[in-house]
Amino acid sequence: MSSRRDFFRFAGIAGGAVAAASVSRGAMAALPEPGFQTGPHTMAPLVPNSGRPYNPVVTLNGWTLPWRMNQGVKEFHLVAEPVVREMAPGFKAHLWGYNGQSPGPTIEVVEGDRVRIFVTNKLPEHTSVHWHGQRLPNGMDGVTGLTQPAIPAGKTFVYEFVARRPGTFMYHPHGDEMVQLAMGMMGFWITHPKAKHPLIDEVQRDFCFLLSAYDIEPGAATPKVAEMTDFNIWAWNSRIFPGIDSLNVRLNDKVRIRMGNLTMTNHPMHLHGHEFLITGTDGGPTPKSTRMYEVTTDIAVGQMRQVEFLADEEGDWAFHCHKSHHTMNAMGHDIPTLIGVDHRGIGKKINSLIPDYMVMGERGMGDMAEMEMPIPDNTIPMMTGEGPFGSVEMGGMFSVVKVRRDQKPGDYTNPGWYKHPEGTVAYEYTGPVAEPARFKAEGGQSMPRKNRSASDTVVKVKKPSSHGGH
Ligand SMILES: [Cu+2]
Repeated sequence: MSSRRDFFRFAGIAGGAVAAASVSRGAMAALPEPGFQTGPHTMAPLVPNSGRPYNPVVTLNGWTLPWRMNQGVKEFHLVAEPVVREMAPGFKAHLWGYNGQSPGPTIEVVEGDRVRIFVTNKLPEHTSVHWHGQRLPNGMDGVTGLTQPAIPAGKTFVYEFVARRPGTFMYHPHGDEMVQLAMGMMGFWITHPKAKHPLIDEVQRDFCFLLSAYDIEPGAATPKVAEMTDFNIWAWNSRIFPGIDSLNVRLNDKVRIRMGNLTMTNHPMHLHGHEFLITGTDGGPTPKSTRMYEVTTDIAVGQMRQVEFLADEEGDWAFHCHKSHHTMNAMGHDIPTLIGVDHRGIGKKINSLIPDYMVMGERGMGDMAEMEMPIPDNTIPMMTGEGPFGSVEMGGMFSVVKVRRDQKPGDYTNPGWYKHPEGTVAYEYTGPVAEPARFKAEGGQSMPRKNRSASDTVVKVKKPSSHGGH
C-alpha cells in the first residue's frame, strides 16, 4: 500500500494535445481535472470530503476517482487512453484503460446523487461508456449507434444521470467491444446507500475488483484482440498472482468483497477457512431469505457479485478462482501428460541437440514453479509466488486474505506471513507406515456385469493436452 500522493499526478487536461483539439480552451477550463494513476498499487480508501458521507471501498491494485461538486452535481472526468499496466513484477502489458491504468478508477457515489461524467477519448478509435447495471435515461446508456453516436477520437462527451439504486456496478465501452474489452477497458462503480439500508450491513472492510482475461503471447506486450476462448492471462484488476495484493483484515472484521466479471467465461470464486453469504447481485442487495452460506460462488460473464463474511479465523487464507487453469499464468498448452513416463537418459540425449531442452512433468508439474527455465523477456513464470514454506505454485486469479489479531482498524498494509502457533502446521510423519487394509472381494456394484473381461482395463488420465477452452 502506498500513499495516494505517491501515485497521483493531477494533470490539467488543457495540456493534452488531442483533447485540446476537440474542445475550446474556455470549455476545457470548465472540465473537472482528471486524476491519473501511474502505479498498480492498492490505494488507501478515498474518504469523501464532499457530498453525502459513506464508507469507501478499497479497490484491489487500484484506486477511486476523485470528483468535484458543481452546484450539487458530482462531476467526474474519465480519460480513455492507451496505458502500460504492470500485471506482475517483470511483466508489463500495453493495454487500453482509463486515467493511466487498466482497469479504470473505481467510481463511488451515493444513492440519489446526480452524477455528471466527462469522458475524453484519447484512443486511436471511437469509444463509448456503458454504465453496466444502472437505471438511467436511455440516452445515457452508452450503446454506440443505438443510444448515442460514438465518441470520436479526440472528443469529450458528457453523461449525466441520477444513481438511483445502491449496489455494485461496472462500466465499459459499448462500441468495438470485442477489441476494447480485450484491451482492458473497464472499471468498477459502487453506489452506496444514502441511509441505513435493511439489506446492506455495515462492514469494516469493503474490497472490490474486476475479473479480466487477456491473450498475450509469451514475450509480447499487447493482447491479441480477436481471441474468443484461448486466453492465457487470468487477472484480477489486470494483475496476476504474485502481483495481486493481499486482502488484509483485522480479526473479527466483517468483510465485503465485490467482484464483477468482464471475461468471456465464468469464474467460481473460492475462499478458504470461512463461509460467506452472497449479499448482492446484479440487481442490488439480495433478500435475506435467499442468502446461503457458501465457500465458492460462480460469477457468470457480465455479472457482479458481492460476498460477506466474518473474518474470525486468523491466518493466511487462499482466495482464488477454482478453475485450476485460471490460477496459472501464460504457458504453452500443447504439452502431453508425462506423469509416469520414465525419462531417464532422454533429456541428456536431447540436450546434445537442443541445449535448453528440459524434460518436464514426469512427476506432475509442481516442479516447474521452481525450474529456472529460459523464458522470453516480459514473461511471467506460469506459476510462482514464494510463501513461507516454499513456492505457492499458483498464478493468475489467486490472492490471500490475511486475517490478523493485531491489524489496526483501517490499516490495509500487508502484515507479512502468518506466524502459526506451535503445533498447528501439517507435519511430516516419520514412524512406520503399515499397508492399509483394502477391500479385496469383488462386488459393490448395484448392477454386476454378466460377463467380465479376462483382464482389467486401466485407464490413464491424460492432462493437460491441447485444449481450446482454457
Ligand atoms: Cu476462473
